[in-house]
Amino acid sequence: MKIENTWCPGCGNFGVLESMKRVIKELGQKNVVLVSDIGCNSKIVDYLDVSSLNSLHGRPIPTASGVKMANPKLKVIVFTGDGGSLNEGISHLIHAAKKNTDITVIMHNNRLFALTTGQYTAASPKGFKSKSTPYGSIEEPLNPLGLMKASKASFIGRTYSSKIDYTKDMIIEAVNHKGFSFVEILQPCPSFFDTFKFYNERVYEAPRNEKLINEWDYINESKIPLGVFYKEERPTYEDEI
Ligand SMILES: Cc1ncc(C[n+]2csc(CCOP(=O)(O)OP(=O)(O)O)c2C)c(N)n1
Ligand code: SF4
Repeated sequence: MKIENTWCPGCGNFGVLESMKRVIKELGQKNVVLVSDIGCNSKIVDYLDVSSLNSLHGRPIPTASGVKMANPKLKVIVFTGDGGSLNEGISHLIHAAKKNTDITVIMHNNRLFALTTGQYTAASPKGFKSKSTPYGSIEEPLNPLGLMKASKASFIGRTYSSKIDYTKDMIIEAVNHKGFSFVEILQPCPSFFDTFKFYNERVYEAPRNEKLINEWDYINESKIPLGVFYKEERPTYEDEI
């Protein structure tokens, strides 16, 4: 079925879509199930010719965990936003990482609630002006990768939506990892927070090094490393069951 694409022109999500088309081509359509949150990011599952289900806002992780438990042979990939996973669904994210549930969570980080027209999230920078923070956010943002390390995620990576093949390779590595994998995709939202220039000037591909999780604190304007920063093998939740 052909579904009309309703993303804004120039949205960073188009880059993620292109990477995902290549991921599915490599992994094989029949082996993959996508589970989406609610948000601009989540529309991606409608634009890919593969089995998927749409969950509630902040709830795709427990939904995906159920899919994986019912059929452990499937590669289960969650699409979520920084709002869905660091605000509404943060407890699910932490517990799935702790359990080492064998799913992949892809968090499109545009640093705001985009679908509802740009309110601030736990990932928004301090001072960020939005409809919900007209005088600027008074909170400092979370570092999602640091949160994932503290929550015992066994695979932690960061990529950028404009790096199509680099993102494709990281998603494949994450999906093939046995255990909970978390991939943050820096995803500019040109309609409400255009970060293309900011990222283009700062991102660089880095070697694996756990310390890089904290190199960029989401506050300062330092260089921003991309890469798989942490990977470990340990029994998954499904193994233990
Ligand atoms: C429990 C709940 N809270 C709030 C909403 C309203 N809502 C729908 S989409 C959305 C924004 C989604 O933002 P994010 O998860 O960051 O994804 P993005 O649109 O930025 O990709 C919100 C707040 C909802 N549907 N359910
Ligand atoms: S609102 Fe932002 S994230 Fe949503 S489609 Fe438009 S540019 Fe993309």
